[in-house]
Amino acid sequence: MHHIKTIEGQLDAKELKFAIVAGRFNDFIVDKLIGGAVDYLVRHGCSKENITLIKVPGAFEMPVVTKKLAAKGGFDGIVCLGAVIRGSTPHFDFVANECAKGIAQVSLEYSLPIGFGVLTTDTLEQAIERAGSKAGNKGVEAASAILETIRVVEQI
Ligand code: INI
Repeated sequence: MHHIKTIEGQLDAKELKFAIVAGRFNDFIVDKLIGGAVDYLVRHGCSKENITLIKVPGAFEMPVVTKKLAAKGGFDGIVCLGAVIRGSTPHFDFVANECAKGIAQVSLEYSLPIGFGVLTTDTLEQAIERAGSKAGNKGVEAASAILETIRVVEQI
């Protein structure tokens, strides 16, 4: 539009390898996010053999496992999926903040695209809305964002 050199990512997941790190806590919600993310990646050309699902107890454990995966190598991108719901969580802020901060640290330390598909909501209803009902599916969004980011980073 402005006739300037523009870098943007194509949403083509062919030949890419993904890890999905998913929390077991609130698994009724998280399973919907996993389903959305896998479906998105496969529909964009990723073969199922190139997606590895790693289950962790909860959002708080995601950073250390994500870091280990980044250090090990072999993945073009990681998608973190979870649900932290304030209504049932006195330590909501600690869990949600440490999860977000830790994942961001790993992403920067390893220059590895990592998607933050961790719902942080006040209520269970808000989480359901974002897990494949009236407010979309955060797992799909995170998978899409990470695919786009991988394709941008590889051109820089
Ligand atoms: N973990 C979550 O992923 N979501 C939550 O809503 C949650 N709540 O409610 O506490 C939660 N807690 C567990 C936490 O992630 C750790 O597994 C736990 O604190 C042990 O380290």
